[in-house]
Amino acid sequence: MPKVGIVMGSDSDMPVMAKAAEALDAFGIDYEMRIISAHREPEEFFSYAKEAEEKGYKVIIAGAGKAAHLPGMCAAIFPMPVIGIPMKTSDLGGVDSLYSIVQMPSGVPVATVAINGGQNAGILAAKILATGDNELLQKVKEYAVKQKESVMAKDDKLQKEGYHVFL
Ligand code: RP5
Repeated sequence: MPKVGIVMGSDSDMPVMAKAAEALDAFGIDYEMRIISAHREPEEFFSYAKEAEEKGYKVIIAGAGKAAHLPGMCAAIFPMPVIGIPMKTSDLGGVDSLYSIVQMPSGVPVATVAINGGQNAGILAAKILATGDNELLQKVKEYAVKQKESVMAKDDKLQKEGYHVFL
């Protein structure tokens, strides 16, 4: 049973949404990925959001660009956490998406990550699920340790070989 729903407004969002999926894969978390536009197919969207709880989702990661209503509308219907990913856009650079997603009215929160922040959305979903899953919590902790070691190794290389090796 998928624990996370990943939904995007268009296939053009896929490169960013794939980063969320990759993060969930790294933690061994099951998810279902869908392309559903709240604007272009509202009936399909409402069915998706209404059925999400009974499908077993505990978190929805929703990505959208421009007038990005998909995450907020998921949060209006789905009773558990929704993480919104604002897409970078060609005309307004993604600030349009960011403002659309982050400026939710009081009472209907969406946890918004950075513009194109697919990876962080996946990690945040893992952390939310880890609050009730000790095995997953261990994996989240191990991930942080590996990340720290990776930065330390880069600094080590810098100290030994100089900045030229990074250019
Ligand atoms: C939104 O409109 C999608 O999430 C996408 O980011 C944006 C543009 O969609 P396309 O015109 O590329 O299909 O609904």
